[in-house]
Amino acid sequence: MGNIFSSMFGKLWGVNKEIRILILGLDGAGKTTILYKLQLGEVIKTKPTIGFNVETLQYKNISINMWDLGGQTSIRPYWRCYYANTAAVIFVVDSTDRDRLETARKELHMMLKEDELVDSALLVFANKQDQPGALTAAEVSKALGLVELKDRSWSIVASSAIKGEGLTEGLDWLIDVIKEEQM
Ligand SMILES: Nc1nc2c(ncn2[C@@H]2O[C@H](COP(=O)(O)OP(=O)(O)OP(=O)(O)O)[C@@H](O)[C@H]2O)c(=O)[nH]1
Ligand SMILES: [Mg+2]
Repeated sequence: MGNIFSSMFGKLWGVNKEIRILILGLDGAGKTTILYKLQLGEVIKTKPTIGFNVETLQYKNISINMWDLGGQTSIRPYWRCYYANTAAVIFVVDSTDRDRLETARKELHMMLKEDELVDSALLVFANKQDQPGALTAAEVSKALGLVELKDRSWSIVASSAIKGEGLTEGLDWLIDVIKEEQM
């Protein structure tokens, strides 16, 4: 009985709703820093992620399993092993890394072609806005070709993981979209 009720309430977005979100992007973009800033409220000293970090965040009555995958070239082919049952992807871009924006664009569009991600919402963080010379969110959006995305809820938010700016704004947008689409 308890299970029936909890699953009913889960469907109505009460307590215990669990979703899975992936944090992807090129190496050094700030994925792990974002994960732990959201989880702990602190900036931690990171090392390049070989494999993944996973943390559960309680956010607005929802339990979010957040998977942060390593972004190095040799690790990117393994991203696809994590795509199943993903409610949303957070794609993180280093807004100062002009030389690799084209690589980021290619990786993003290749990923979004995958069947398992067809229903996933997309939030892009134009990260490292605290750095001089960072491209604006509009410039990053253009370089990534986000307007070409069809049949997908997406948004781009300027962020600084170090300062903690933009992160909850982005996550708020994402959770609202997931609630709308899954209700
Ligand atoms: N100035 C600045 N530095 C940042 C920001 N976000 C992350 N960094 C720094 O960028 C470096 C790489 O950050 P990580 O979070 O390890 O990057 P990652 O995307 O997880 O990289 P991989 O694990 O290799 O895929 C670290 O030195 C962070 O402190 C930011 O918003 N501003
Ligand atoms: Mg990392």
